[in-house]
Amino acid sequence: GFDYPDYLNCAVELTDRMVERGFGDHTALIGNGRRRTYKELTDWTNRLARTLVENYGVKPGNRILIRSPNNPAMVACWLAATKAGAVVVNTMPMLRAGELAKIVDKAEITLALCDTRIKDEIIACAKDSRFLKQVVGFDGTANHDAELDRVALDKQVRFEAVKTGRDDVALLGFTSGTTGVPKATMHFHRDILIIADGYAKEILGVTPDDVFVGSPPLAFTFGLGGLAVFPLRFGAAATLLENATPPNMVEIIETYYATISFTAPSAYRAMMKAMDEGANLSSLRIAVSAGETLPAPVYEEWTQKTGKPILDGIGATEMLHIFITNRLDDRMPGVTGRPVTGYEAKIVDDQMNEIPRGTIGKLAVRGPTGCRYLSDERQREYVRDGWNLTGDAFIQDEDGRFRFAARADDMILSSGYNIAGPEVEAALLAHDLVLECAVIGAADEERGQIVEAHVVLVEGASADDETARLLQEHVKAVIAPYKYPRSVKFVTTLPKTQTGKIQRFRLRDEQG
Ligand code: 3SK
Repeated sequence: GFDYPDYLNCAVELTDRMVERGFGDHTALIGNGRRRTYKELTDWTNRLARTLVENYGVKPGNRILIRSPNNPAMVACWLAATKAGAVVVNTMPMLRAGELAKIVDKAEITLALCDTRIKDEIIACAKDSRFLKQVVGFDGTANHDAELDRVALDKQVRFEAVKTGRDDVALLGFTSGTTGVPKATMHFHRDILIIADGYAKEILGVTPDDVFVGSPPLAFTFGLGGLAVFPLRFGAAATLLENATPPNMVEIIETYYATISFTAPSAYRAMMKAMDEGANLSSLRIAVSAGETLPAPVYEEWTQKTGKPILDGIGATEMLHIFITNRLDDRMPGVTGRPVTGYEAKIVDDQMNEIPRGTIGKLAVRGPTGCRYLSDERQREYVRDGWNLTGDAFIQDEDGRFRFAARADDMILSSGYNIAGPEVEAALLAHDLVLECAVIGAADEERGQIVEAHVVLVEGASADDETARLLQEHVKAVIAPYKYPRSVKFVTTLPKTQTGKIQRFRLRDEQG
């Protein structure tokens, strides 16, 4: 297990402690056109923490919402609020007042820290809120040109962080699922360190020479781990650039000699599309893929084009980060891998009985970082005997590796056959004409459901019956023919979440 002292403030471990350990002059964060060392980040966060306590009355246990695109100031605010003993909810910049209100009510948020460029929606939310009383702006461009920064500038660089217990809640991770009623998952100070001391150390072998890059929002725990916790725990550097969209990531890797990238499979596809002949990814050690399962064709194309390892993993906001993963010395296309040390996984039926290897069932996981929902009836439904049901259908192969089949909602039942939509997607993606696709079950009188593919074609391909037939024949040739899409619809885009997950439920809903 992981052994931490009884009292522990994770933000102190990621800043002050790193300075004490001799990393003061190392680069911690790169963004807003400059580099900040661990010493600078420590001073910055201490000033901000002092401001939160002295000027805004923050007390241990208060819930603070942070609203910002990825930038160093957002990381500084998160660390400062954590040092002040607050419980933080990081949120995505695109959320509207109504969505923010659900979070504010659920978490009983009293103070919001917001990048001033995007303050309107949170101010609108605060107007009608019985909890949210203060919205304080910070300067996301780090020119210290906002209220919080101006007050903080005059503060001392020393701050006695709140002596939080290792099992005190530090972070609430929100997950909306497919129902639109958000659940909040509680994470302790020790959890934040466990994901680094477990996954990041064991699987990525992070060293102070690493430079992290990625597009997932810090509001998504995948991004918070990969772009803040993992680098800071090991004296490495994180790039936090607002233009870190997938097509730009190639250039960012080249410019900053990034060594570890974090993003979703669709983003790796977009990177490959944007990559020209001269692209130089020689600095990259590992590409981490999560958020959605990594289709085998994307794994293969990436490996062939870049020569760099791509590691598929599955994580969950509930568990904080990745809990099953491929490894540098144990990886293969189409396979998610084995549990990270400290986690256990099994495949179960509806009664939670473990089912034989090689058969599709529900993935159940347990481990030190989850799963605890904040006052939510659904705890009973999703967590049984301490095992979290992730909502994914998986198979455990004879050799013990776990393989993704589908989101439980993405299983298609057609003429008595159980068909995993993502398997059909992987087959389609292997065709040169397909850029992206999503496969769903469409209601059908005769068969109950039929397999329906929504396909985005590569530029120049014709969206006609001939292409549809070609793709159907292709699927029949690569997987069992009964799985082929009887319906093929050509579209120009697919609905996605802000974290890049394809929202198949929206395609299903459109059918009415
Ligand atoms: O969706 C995932 O796979 C994931 C990965 C890491 C952390 C959090 C999540 C939801």
